[in-house]
Amino acid sequence: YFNSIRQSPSREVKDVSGLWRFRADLSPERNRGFEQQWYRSPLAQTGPVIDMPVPSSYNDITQDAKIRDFIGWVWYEKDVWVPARWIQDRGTRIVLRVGSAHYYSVLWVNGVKAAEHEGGHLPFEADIGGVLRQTSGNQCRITIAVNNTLTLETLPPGTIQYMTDRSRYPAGYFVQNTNFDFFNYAGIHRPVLLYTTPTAHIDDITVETTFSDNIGLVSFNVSVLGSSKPAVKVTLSAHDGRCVASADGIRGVLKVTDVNLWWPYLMHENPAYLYSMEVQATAEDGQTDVYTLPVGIRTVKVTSTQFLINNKPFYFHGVNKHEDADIRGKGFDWPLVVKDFNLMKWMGVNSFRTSHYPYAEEILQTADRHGIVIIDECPGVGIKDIRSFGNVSLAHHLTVMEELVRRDKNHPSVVMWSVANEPASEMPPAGFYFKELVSHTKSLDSSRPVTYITDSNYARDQGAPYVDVICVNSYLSWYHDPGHTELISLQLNTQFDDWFGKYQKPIIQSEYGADAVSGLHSDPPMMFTEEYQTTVLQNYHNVFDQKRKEFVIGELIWNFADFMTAQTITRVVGNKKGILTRQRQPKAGAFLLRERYWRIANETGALPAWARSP
Ligand code: BDP
Repeated sequence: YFNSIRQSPSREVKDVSGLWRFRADLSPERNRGFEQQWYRSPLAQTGPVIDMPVPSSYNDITQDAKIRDFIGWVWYEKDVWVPARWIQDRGTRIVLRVGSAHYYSVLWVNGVKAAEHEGGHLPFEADIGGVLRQTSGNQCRITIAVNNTLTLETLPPGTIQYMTDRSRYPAGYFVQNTNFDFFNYAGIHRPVLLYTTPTAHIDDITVETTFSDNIGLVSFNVSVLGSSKPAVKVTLSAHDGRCVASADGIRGVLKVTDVNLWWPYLMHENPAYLYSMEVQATAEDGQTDVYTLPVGIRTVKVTSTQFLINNKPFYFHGVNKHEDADIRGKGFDWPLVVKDFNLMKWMGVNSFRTSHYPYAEEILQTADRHGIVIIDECPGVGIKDIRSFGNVSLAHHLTVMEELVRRDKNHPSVVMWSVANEPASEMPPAGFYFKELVSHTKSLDSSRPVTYITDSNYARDQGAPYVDVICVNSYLSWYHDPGHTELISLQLNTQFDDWFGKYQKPIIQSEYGADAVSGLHSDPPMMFTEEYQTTVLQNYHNVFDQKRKEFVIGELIWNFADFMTAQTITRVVGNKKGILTRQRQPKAGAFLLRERYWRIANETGALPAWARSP
């Protein structure tokens, strides 16, 4: 698989999202579905089923706490019709693709196993033409079993703990422990698609861009499967459809004169310029596959004090997000995506981090089109147990980076990879682990810097020597010295000087913030009020304004919006560090940031005329 699935003259797409049948396997070992082979016959024949929307997390859909808090295998099923001509035409490859399902998935078509996939936030697919042609033809029963159990070797890691004290817990009672601060939503989270390609098809495209003066350079590399000597033709078109460059062959460089660069939002009059690259691959037998890829021409570079986009200093004034909303959990939802982009642009946000896992491809496409810059993070969150630094974990982590880079490498919005969030990077094995992880990621993509987000001590952090940009999280006057906002200035200055002094690398404040329950007020400010949240932010901002003249290259508030977490005594119906509520209503902090971010955009002199205040 590569990038997103797109229609073209040679490719059809059929979205089979919608209402699916669903059953959670509540048997003690969660294994009855496999013992009784629920995939072999319609799911309703082996037990009760309920309606389940796809895409959505299943957790908040029912009124049943057992489903909300379920751990183990759940079963999804849907009957779909496959167009007869897809089946009849032997030259058509039929693929079933799941945008993502959390966490481990097994996929059957008409009772025949078609795919297995580990990992919750990346797509997987199966070529199902063979099965369809052998079994019942046009009718296609899709069964997907999904298991949200986490282990020390999964990403994110987790553990299952059996409670053995019979005076307090019933027999077989277990809980799942995790080290991350968001609800472990599960289910089929992104669209499920059927699509076709010719048997000889474009399997992957890699594009890297640069420019010199007014000439843009787009180097491309196309991989075609099912044909040993495909004739490949690549054309690049401008907005108005005019062809600006073309080339033949599976690799080459396109030269674009009078190039329109891809610029971030608020940095240029005409941000987010996208060319359209059409790749045509014709096999020996005359079959042609066509794929069209949006291409933004831009460069990214890091110096010891700066982050450069198109050779101009870029300051991240942005947010951390989550894929999270009421009812649908982490299920993909266009209204939510568009609302969030509108809110970000209203606030003057020019960037976000996909904390703490890869987001839906549709979100990256939207960022490409709006010029919102992305730090693309893998699901390496909560790596705290020393056993999660072993070879099995590392091997899986490398695989996840391969899948992530392969999916997201062609997005101009993506400017940096983040391989983890707040790992226990002071532990001795972390040095080797992060050295391997960072160098592997660079070998997959040499065009982007690599980082991970740390909250470790600057002197003891084992992985910091390997990253390009230092990303630090801190919660001064919240988890440390709660209530004492007067300490922020001193402590934050020390934090920045320590990190820069040791590593001489640019620094992003990748998280900072405070919980605020919308509607709680006090003067003087007290923790959990909106005033306390704004006071914390202001104190951080004063220091950022000094340090961004030197080596601080960005600030990402934690968090864009309130989000759901596991139930604990430190969370009031979820994490309240949003500057927006979970329903996307602004708190005082949102207006504060809005004022600040537009002012920074103005100061850097890059704000386009249409956005400047009169
Ligand atoms: C940071 C984590 C983030 C949490 C945040 C918090 O990276 O996931 O939600 O703290 O505690 O340590 O609010």
